[in-house]
Amino acid sequence: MSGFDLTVRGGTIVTASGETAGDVGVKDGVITQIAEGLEPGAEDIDAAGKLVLPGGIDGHCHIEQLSSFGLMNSDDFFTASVAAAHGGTTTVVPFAAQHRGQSISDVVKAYRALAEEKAAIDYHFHIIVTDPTEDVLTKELPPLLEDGFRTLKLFLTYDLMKVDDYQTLQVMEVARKHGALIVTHAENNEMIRWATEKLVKNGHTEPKFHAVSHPRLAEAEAVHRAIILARFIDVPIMIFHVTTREAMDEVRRAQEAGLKVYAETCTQYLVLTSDDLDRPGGEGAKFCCSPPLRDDTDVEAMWQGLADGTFVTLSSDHAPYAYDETGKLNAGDNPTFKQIPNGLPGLELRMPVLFSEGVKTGRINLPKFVELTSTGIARLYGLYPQKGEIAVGSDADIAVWDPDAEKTISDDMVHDNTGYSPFTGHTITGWPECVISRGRIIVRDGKTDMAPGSGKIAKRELSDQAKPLGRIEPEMDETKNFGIRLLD
Ligand code: DUC
Ligand code: ZN
Ligand code: ZN
Repeated sequence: MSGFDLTVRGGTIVTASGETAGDVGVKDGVITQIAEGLEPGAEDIDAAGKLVLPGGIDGHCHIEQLSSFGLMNSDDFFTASVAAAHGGTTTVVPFAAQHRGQSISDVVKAYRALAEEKAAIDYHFHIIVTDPTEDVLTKELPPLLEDGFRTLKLFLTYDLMKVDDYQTLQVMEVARKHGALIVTHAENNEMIRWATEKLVKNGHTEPKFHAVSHPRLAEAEAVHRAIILARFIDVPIMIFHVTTREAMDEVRRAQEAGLKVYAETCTQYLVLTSDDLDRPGGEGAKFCCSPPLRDDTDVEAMWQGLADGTFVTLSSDHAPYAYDETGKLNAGDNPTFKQIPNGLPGLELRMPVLFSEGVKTGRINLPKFVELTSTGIARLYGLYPQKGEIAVGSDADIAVWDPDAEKTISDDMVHDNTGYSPFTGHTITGWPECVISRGRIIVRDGKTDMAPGSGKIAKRELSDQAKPLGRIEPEMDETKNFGIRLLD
């Protein structure tokens, strides 16, 4: 008897740095040995012909989140955990979303309670700041940031969520002091507002006009501005859901200049386009998300950004709303694009779609797949090496992946609570056969063994990319062009 609780033997271990043959031994939820020829543990998984990957980390997903219009996502922490696990994801980073007037500490407490009760995989949170009052900035955020909440999300659009440039600078200053990372939804609110008003006035209200109402330049402008503001305060920034060539160019330019600018794109921007918003019978509503789906040239650009390192991760931006009166059709059967809640479900299919369309087609290699789905985001969000790695000492979060399994997506085969999938009809090659969370087998051959509340909040350290930095004031020396100077 080996003394392991669990072994995964005979597979190809893939990490962000390469592939090796080997067996993985697990004790008390942690990987304790990696070697060839391990004796079987109490539970033994035969991984011959399979890939042994770090469990996926979805660094951007909305779970049980109340929208500013009072609409609830269709998934709670349990249904979201089940869906994520079926697709190989074992850690999620959703949001604790402040709405204006709310105490951030109360908001975080409430979201933590929901996750503690229902999550069945591990998790942490980004904090959405919509109302950075003096109390929030000086009293509420500092203890939360010290307690491991290391990412603050700012919306630059949505009337009820957005912060202005001044508020952005204020929140960035707090992030700088405590070593937190700013993450942002960057679109120019006024350009969207102007375009929306014109379209609606002219009777252009079908779902396909959602894409027109979010001009590509609105994204490029806001990404540019967010980067400039972060550069001014000298803080790292993560740009969420990049969708256009122009926005990606802004990110690239900043990265080439040595700025600490990180970015992601999302599954839907790799395989869907704005043509999907024009599906007959109002079904385009199922494809309304923001930023919107773009065109084929953007799709190709997003693939390049994943391959060349512009993007540190691929996230789902899972924001599920059922196609009924509780969600997409809450304003009736024939809503204007303005009335359709934004968001697509995608937690489950993020890794399979990237594997099928990325690895199988040769657009990315296996280590890149692991980096984009797990390791890269663990590093950026301070979860590494507890999460995002197959190494001795890391949590035994593992996806045993069958690279040749093939399934065609249908609305009823996905496990979230949305009732449809935007990827229905797509044939996907490469699926997890067995998924392990801290040493527990939670999915095997399509069946789950998951209990609400078994997920835990993960530990988050300061990440290499976001360390506490000194106090600053505007630069007094006119000959310098940077604009701020350190006070200590
Ligand atoms: N965009 C979406 O499509 N869904 C959730 C929130 C967002 O910004
Ligand atoms: Zn967003
Ligand atoms: Zn989002």
